[in-house]
Amino acid sequence: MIVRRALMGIALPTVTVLTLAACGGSAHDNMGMGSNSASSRTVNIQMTDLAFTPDAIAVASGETVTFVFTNNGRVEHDAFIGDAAAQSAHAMQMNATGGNANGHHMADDGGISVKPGKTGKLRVTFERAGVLEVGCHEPGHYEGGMRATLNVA
Ligand SMILES: [Cu+2]
Repeated sequence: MIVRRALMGIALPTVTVLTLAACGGSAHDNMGMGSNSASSRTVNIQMTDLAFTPDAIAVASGETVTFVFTNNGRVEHDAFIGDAAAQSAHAMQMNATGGNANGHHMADDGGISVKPGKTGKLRVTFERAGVLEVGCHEPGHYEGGMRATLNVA
C-alpha cells in the first residue's frame, strides 16, 4: 500500500506540467479566472495590422471587463464585440454607411475605432455564456483574420 501511494504522488505533478504547457507562452498577465467575478477586470489587447493579440480571451458570465485596445499598427482599427451574426450584421451596416468615415462607431454601438498609436476602451458586461468575437470591421480586416474569440463560460 505504501508503495502504491508513493507512485500516485509521483503521477500528479505530470498532470500539472501538461496543464501549464497547454497554456502557452503568451503574455497573458493576470487572467485569474473566477476569483472575483463581480468586480471589473482589465484585459489588454494589442491591435496590429490585421490581428488582435491575444486572439482568444476567456471571461465568465456576469463578469464586467474593461478591454483596453492599443493600436500598434499603421492603420486605424476598430473593435466590435458580438456573436458571429452580430459581426456580419455590423459589417453590412458599415458597408451601407460607406464603411468608414464619420459616424462610424457611435459611443454606444458596442464598438470603437482606434487610430495608430492610440488606445481605446470598451467596457462590457457579459450576461450569459456563449461564444462571442471581437472583430475589426475596417474594410477587409475581419475577412483578413482580424478577429479574436471571446469565450464566455
Ligand atoms: Cu483592423
